[in-house]
Amino acid sequence: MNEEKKVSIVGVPMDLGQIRRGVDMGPSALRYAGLIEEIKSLGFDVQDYGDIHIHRSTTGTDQEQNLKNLQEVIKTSEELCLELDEIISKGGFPLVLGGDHSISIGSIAGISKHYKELGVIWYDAHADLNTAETSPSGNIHGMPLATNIGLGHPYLLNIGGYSPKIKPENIVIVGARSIDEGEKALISEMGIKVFTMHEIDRKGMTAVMEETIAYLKERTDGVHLSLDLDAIDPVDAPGVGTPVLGGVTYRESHLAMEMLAEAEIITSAEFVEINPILDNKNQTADVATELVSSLLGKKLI
Ligand code: 6HN
Ligand code: MN
Ligand code: MN
Ligand code: MN
Repeated sequence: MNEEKKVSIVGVPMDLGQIRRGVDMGPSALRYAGLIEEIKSLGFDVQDYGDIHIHRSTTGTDQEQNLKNLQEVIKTSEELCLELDEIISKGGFPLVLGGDHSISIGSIAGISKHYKELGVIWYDAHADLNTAETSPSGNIHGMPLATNIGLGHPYLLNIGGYSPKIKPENIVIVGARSIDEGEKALISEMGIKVFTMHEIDRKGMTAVMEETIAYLKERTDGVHLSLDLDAIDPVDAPGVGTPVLGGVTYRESHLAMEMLAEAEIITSAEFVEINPILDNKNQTADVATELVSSLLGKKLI
């Protein structure tokens, strides 16, 4: 990444894409962890846009469609979309702080307008490829990747005024180990590239990232990193709402970020699902801060 680049930070204190309260404090936890100072210390010009306003309904929400808090997610997504569109137009590198993973609907809507072939690395224990029809929970944070490839409720697809936002062949999922039946079917039907924990164990993170980078370099003109902290093993990152045993270690994730920095392919990023209420002394936000720093090119010597 170019050292003259502006890093433009947007917080999205959204917790309505799932049912555990506390993930709305993710942006604060990252700020308290010293994220901004850390990025500045790497020599970047940092602009902090503050937090997006989260619309909370006072009338209660319609759960009938198996889409919890649909209206609130739509409103926040539209605002985030506009903000990121503007940041990219001004030449900033967007760094989005979640919030639950539903925010990715708005972030990718704002980002993808600027690329013909946007690539996405979905670093997550989950595939987030559900729709209302396949979701076991009705939680929209399990649906953003499906939405972004054009599958789901028309209101969600319409965010930013166009659909689909990304092509299935421009996606690489890394770290998956909890995939629902409907998601498995979609992965094979669409030919989405996935490195599950099995491949990470078997080939090692070095080979997985080399393949990911080569695959995306060949077909994309920009790559968004969507990093869900639950990709990382709960021992290293306990502060998440949907932890899954047997995850990527902190060291492996660190290496992955350093390899992405070296390859210079990442054009935007988001770090999501940090829940300080479930955390151990802000450990998960500290881990995320370290990962951001490596992604932005921090070297050990
Ligand atoms: N996340 N597959 C489950 C669901 O409810 O759809 C879990 C989703 C988790 C989503 O962690 O971003
Ligand atoms: Mn996720
Ligand atoms: Mn596009
Ligand atoms: Mn997840």
